[in-house]
Amino acid sequence: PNYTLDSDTVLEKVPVRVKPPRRWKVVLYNDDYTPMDFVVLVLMRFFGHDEDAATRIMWQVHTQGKGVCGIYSREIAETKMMQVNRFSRENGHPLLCQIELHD
Ligand code: TYC
Repeated sequence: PNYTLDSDTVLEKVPVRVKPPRRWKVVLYNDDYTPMDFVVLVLMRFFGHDEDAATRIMWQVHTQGKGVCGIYSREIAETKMMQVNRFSRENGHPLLCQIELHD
């Protein structure tokens, strides 16, 4: 393990993570009810995709069952997941967004 020195230069056993932060996939799941236009809007609004990219990802989800919206640190990924699920429920759609640890 690694150690840090505090301001009094006393050695403390504080483990430091040296490896780069883990990355998380934000994933959308298909369902039978959410309109395609709404999924495209979500991909543009929350993930910064242009209309072409958003439409491609929407079709990927529609045909394959799930698809990746983007890859982020855990905090950003969790925030986007919560924003998408809140926005979907507010608009009466069952669209499901989850996060997965990236390989
Ligand atoms: N399957 C939906 C429909 O036919 C469209 C859809 C696409 C829903 C992607 C969810 O994540 C999704 N209206």
